[in-house]
Amino acid sequence: MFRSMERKRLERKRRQEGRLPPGQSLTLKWPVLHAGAVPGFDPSTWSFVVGGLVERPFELTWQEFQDLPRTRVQADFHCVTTWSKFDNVWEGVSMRTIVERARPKERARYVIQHCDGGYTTNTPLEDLLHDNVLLADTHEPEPLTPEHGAPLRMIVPHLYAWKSAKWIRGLEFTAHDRAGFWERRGYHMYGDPFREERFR
Ligand SMILES: Nc1nc2c(c(=O)[nH]1)N[C@H]1C(S)=C(S)[C@@H](COP(=O)(O)O)O[C@H]1N2
Ligand SMILES: [Mo]
Repeated sequence: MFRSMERKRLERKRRQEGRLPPGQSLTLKWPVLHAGAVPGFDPSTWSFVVGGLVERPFELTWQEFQDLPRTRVQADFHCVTTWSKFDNVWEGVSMRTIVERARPKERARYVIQHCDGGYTTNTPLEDLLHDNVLLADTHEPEPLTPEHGAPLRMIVPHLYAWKSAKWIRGLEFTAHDRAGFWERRGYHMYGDPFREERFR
């Protein structure tokens, strides 16, 4: 009872602040949502592969990934199934760090995220250069749990959450936009929650 009143109050507040996208409602919980099974994680065999249209393709072990400079971001999270979770604090490695290291070629305009289990999703390269886009291994105050994407997930706060791939294992830079898992099934190629770009 108290919790549902508190939820409504916060939802009104976020709407007034202009932070609740149209058609969304605020959740105080953190739903788990994905297609398929939660993959296992073995730090001795895990790697992160960056390739495609880049000057310097590279592959990092889990230890090498841990040694990259770290960043922390506070951001909202909007799932296309209409829940929004506010003020998440994520920690991990800024996408800028990864992109600067890879040095995209002139022709690179899009990035496909590749995950354990085969999930993929596409975004324009420039969207991944926003200040608050990161590869996160922590949702403060805890490390990510397996069902939320451990050991590593993408976080792209300004797009619907299906663009924030869990169990991410690599990035492919491309010249042309290529539909990922949900995009092939009718989801929008871009996915701006404030414009309700749910389907196409
Ligand atoms: N690998 C993978 N990542 C994924 C998905 C998925 O099915 N597989 N689902 C996406 C969707 S639709 C959402 S809403 C968020 C949910 O993240 P959460 O389970 O941590 O809330 O993960 C996204 N990332
Ligand atoms: Mo979602």
